[in-house]
Amino acid sequence: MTITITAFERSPDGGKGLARDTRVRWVLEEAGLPYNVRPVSFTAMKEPAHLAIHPFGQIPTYEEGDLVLFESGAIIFHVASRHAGLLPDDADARARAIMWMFAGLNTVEPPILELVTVKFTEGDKPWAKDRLPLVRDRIRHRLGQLSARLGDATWLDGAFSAGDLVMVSVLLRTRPSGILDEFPSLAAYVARGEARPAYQRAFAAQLAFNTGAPANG
Ligand code: GTB
Repeated sequence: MTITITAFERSPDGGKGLARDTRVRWVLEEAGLPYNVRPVSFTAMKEPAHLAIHPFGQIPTYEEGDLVLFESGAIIFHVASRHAGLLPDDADARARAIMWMFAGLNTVEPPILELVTVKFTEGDKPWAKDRLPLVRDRIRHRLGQLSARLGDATWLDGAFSAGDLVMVSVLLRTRPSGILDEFPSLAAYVARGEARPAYQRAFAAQLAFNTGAPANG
């Protein structure tokens, strides 16, 4: 069955891989699944045809026959549930990998998203400059806790899982702010994720899509 995902027609990051189609591309590459990408403009995102598949008018979405999904976490879970190597077979280890997916999306990502809001969406508000350091400190607090849990382990819980895929994708968004590099063990963890061949393919594909450069370099 052909898989089609949606992505920004041109990502505002110019191909740095920070938009959420990259994490979906990554899980599809880990699973060895070919996929098509349908570009969506900011205007088209809010029009009925796209709203019919994504009620919030965003990317990414995932279509596979009659199945239509939105929410990057749900898409990653769907793919990981059906293909070996992304969720452990052992029931308890599987539950923990899913727990880490939720932790990435529900606990680590929210303060990171606040940084984008305060810098860009609210950047011209008089209180933005006072709020920015508070938001940065909230991210540092979370990353400190995560770093303490990771310790010197390679991945969050044994072998690489969809939990790591989500967490690395989330942490990548802290790199432009410089905060990721304040936590060397997390920076190394993210680098291990980025070094995975599937990530490399996903990154190259989104870069090519956003810049017109060839995907294989
Ligand atoms: N919870 C949803 C999910 O995980 O799928 C969130 C989806 C979402 O926020 N999508 C964003 C979107 O469609 C793109 S990824 N925004 C358009 C809109 O809401 O109108 C967020 C994003 C955008 C741009 C960058 N960047 O340029 O660096 C990074 C991340």
